[in-house]
Amino acid sequence: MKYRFEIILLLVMIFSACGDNQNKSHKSTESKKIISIPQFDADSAFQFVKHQVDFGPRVPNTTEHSACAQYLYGKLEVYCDTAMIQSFKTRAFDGTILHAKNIIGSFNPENYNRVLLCAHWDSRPFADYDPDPANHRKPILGANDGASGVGVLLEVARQLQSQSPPVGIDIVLFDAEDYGPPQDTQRDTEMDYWGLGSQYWSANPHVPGYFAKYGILLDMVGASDARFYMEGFSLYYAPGVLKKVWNTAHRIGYENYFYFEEGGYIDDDHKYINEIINIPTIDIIHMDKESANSSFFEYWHTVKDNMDVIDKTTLNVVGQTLLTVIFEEQ
Ligand code: AHN
Ligand code: ZN
Repeated sequence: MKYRFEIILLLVMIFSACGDNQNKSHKSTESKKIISIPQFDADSAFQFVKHQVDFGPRVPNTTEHSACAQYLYGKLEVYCDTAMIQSFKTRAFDGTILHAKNIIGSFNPENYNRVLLCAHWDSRPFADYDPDPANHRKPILGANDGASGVGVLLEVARQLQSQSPPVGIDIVLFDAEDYGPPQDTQRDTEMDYWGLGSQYWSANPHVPGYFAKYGILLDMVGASDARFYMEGFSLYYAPGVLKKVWNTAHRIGYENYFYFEEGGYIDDDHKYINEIINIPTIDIIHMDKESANSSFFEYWHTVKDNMDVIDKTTLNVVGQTLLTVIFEEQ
C-alpha cells in the first residue's frame, strides 16, 4: 500500500485534466460555432451526369425516360431520408398527353426550416437550335441542359447522407421542362408550355401546404467556362438569396464563374415556383451574352449537348457553392 497516495494523486490529475479539456472545448464551441462543410466530389457528379446521358434522350413518353426515372428515384431513395415519385399527366403545346414524373428526395422532413434545391431531368425532344436543319426534329442528349444540374444534386444528396444538413432539404427533379414548342413553328411564342413539371409541382406540392424559405434552381451548370449572371426573375423575386449565393461563391474563390452583372429574364422553372407557390427561388443558369442566337451556352438545344461539353471543374464550382450555402444555414 506504499503507492496508494501516489495512485490517488495520479487519478485526481487525470480526472481534472479531462474536466479541463471538456470545459475548454465547450467554451470554444459556444463562442464560435465550428462548421465543417463536406467536400463535393466532381468525379462522382460527373458519373451521375454520364449515367443519365447513357440512357439516351430522356423525352417524356419514351422507354429511355421511364428507365432514367427509375434510376433517379433509386438514387434519391438510397441517399435521402424520404423519396417519392410524383406522377402526373400534362398536355404539351401540340396536344400530346405527357406521362410525367417529378422525382423528390428530402432530408430532415420534420424540420420546418427548409431549403429547396431543383433541376429538370427531362431532355428536349427537338434540337431546334442545331446549325443543321435536318436535326431540328431530333431529340437531344441534354448532358448540360438537364443532366448536369441533376448530377450536381445527386452528389449533394450523397454528401448529405453522410453529413446531415442543419436545415431540412428538398431535392425536386422536375420533368417536362423542355417540351416547349420548337422555335420555327407558329407556336414558339406560347411560353407556358415550358416548365410543365414545375408548374404542376408548384400547384400541387408533394407535401400539402409545403413551404421552403428559399429555393435554388440549377440549369446548365456543367459546361467549361460557364458564366452565371444575375438572372432577372431571380433578382426580382429573391434578391437576398441571389446575393447570398453569389457572395458565398466569391468568398470560396469562384468569382470567375459568378458575375454580379444582370443577365436578362429567363422563363425557367423558378419563375413558376416564385409565381405559383411563392417560394423565393433563384436560377443558376449558364448564359452567354456573346452568343449569336440563343443567349445560352454554345450547344444549347443542339445535338452537340453531349458528354464532351461536361467539365468537372464547373460541376465542382456549383456543387461546392451549394454545400457551403446549405451548411452555413442556421
Ligand atoms: C426558354 O428560353 C424558352 N426557356 C429557357 C428554359 C430552358 C430550356 N432551360 C433549359 N432549356
Ligand atoms: Zn433546354
